[in-house]
Amino acid sequence: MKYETIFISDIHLGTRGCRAKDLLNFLNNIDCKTLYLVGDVIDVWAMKWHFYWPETHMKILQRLLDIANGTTKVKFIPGNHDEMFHDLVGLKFGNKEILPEEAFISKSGKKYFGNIEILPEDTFISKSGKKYLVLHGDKHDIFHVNFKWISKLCTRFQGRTERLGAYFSSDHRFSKKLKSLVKSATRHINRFEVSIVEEAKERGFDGVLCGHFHSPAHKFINGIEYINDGDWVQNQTVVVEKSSGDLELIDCKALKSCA
Ligand SMILES: [Mn+2]
Repeated sequence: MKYETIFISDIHLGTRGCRAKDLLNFLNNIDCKTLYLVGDVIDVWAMKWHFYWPETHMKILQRLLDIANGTTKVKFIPGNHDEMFHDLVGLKFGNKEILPEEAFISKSGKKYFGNIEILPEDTFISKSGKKYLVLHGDKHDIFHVNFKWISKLCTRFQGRTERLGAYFSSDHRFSKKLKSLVKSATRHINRFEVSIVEEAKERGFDGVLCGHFHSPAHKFINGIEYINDGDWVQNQTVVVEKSSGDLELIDCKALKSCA
């Protein structure tokens, strides 16, 4: 599949939830000029609690490094689960610690992991001339900013809370409570969307491209194009820039295979 640009986020390598096989299939069949990794690519948080790194996850990381070694420019904007990529030194994969000389190849002051450029956010200008702010989005998540420890705790007990969720939804007494929880979660996402769009508007962008909420979306809010590229845990979505310069959210699950 040939595209100008592809945006992927929230892959969560290092967790059992990552749909690695499908993602690897997708990555093996793409051809683009620029590939954006919009955060939470490697779930370092989760791996601190439980080290999980199967072969498919290694293959994905290797594929991303290979793509960056070719003609495709790969840009990585770390999220909250891989924030330590802003400062790679000392990060450990199993027993292997990344040494300073392996981590950063400083080319004109830029940060690189292999040939993958690491940056806090980026300005993306589409072929049609629209200016987008590209960022993971966690800084606009009020809950995450104020209660980071709760977020981390949720990651720790992710498997267990899923089972708890199944228990609650099967019990009538709790269904009301669950519905109100879903409602407040929706309000929370709405607040996030408005906040991130506000920043984009204030800074003179036409749109914003983000991830973080595992909630794929493509819509206009207060005249600003809001695109959330979703995730590879609950969803299998990416955002692509077509040769026309239009951006499109693609559901790879619906396509069975993006290839
Ligand atoms: Mn995130």
